[in-house]
Amino acid sequence: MNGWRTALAAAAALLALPSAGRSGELRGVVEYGGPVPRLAPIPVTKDHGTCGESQPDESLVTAGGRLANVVVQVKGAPGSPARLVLGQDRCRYRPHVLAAPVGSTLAFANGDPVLHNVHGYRVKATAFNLAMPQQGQQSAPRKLDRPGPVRVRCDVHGWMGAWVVATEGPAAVSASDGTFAIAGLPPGNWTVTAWHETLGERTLEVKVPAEGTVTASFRFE
Ligand SMILES: [Cu+2]
Repeated sequence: MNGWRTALAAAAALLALPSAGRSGELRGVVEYGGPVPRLAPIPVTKDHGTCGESQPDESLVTAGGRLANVVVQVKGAPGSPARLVLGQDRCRYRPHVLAAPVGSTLAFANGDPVLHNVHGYRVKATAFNLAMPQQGQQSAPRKLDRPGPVRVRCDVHGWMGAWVVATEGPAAVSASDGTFAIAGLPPGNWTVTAWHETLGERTLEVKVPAEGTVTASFRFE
């Protein structure tokens, strides 16, 4: 009898153990409907040798009805901190949009032989402002301690702009084909938001399975 009890207990433990580590995945696509505006290239006004003659306007990047640079986050789900690096490369921030949970760090890297600075704004208030005078320079990482988007500008080159979004859960940025994926989600019902720098925010609810993938799509226009 004792043997049976032990076996039953072991079986129960085996059943219980995997559920603790189970996680699902959210996958989806961000669609863009309606007319696609023609965004004129932004003329370069200085440092032409490094910066070229013009830079693309990245405030709305669409292709084939899909929208890039949308921050998708699963609010309240546990998210691992990341080390983000915002590059300055030929007078353009790369990538244009970065996102990671609060508690992550952000550093800046200058790949150009010209002076840049990184001036971050929460709405209009300065969040940080530091000079990046040297090629190959990388700043000390700073902690993203508050949720929300920070707009990054270069005071030297007025066309340079990027966004860093500190999220309240695991996050992803939609790729050039509009797709995104967030893995490692605990099963359950979660609120998912999608944020775009000029088009605002969308929200939906998803039910993440214990194993496997739930799909969701957002639409902006
Ligand atoms: Cu600059």
